[in-house]
Amino acid sequence: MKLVLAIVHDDQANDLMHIMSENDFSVTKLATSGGFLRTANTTLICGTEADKVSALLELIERNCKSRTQVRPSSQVHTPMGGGFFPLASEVVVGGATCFVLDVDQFCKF
Ligand code: 2BA
Repeated sequence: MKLVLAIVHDDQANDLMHIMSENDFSVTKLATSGGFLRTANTTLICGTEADKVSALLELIERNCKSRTQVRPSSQVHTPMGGGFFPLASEVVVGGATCFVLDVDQFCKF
C-alpha cells in the first residue's frame, strides 16, 4: 500500500476531492500553508493500492493547474534615504506537489 500526499491550491481542493471520491479513492483534507509564500494551501492524504497510484497521479495532474502568485517580500530601503518601499516578486506555484510514500501498516478499528 502507498500513501499519496498532494499539496494543492485551496480553490481546487474540493473539486479534486469530489473527483477522487467518484473514482473510489478515499481522501482526507488538511488545511496547510506553504513555508515560502506563507499562504494557505490544502494537503490531501490518500491511502491506496500501489497499482492505483499512477491513475491517482494522472487524476491529480489533470485537475490541478499551476498559476503565478505574487510573493510580497520585506521592505527595501531606498538609496535616497528617508524611506522604504515594498518589493514584490512572482513565483509559479505548481498545480500539485505530490509525495508517494510506502505504508508499513494500515489498520482500521
Ligand atoms: P510555498 O512554500 O508557499 O511555495 C510556493 C511557491 O514558491 C513554490 O511552488 C515555488 O515556486 C516557490 N518557492 C518555494 N520555495 C522557494 C525558495 N526557497 N526560493 C524560491 N522560490 C521558492 P511549488 O514548488 O509548486 O510549491 C507549492 C507548495 O507545495 C509550497 O508552498 C509548499 O507548501 C509545498 N511544497 C513544495 N515543495 C515542497 C517540499 N519539498 N516539501 C514540502 N512541501 C513542499
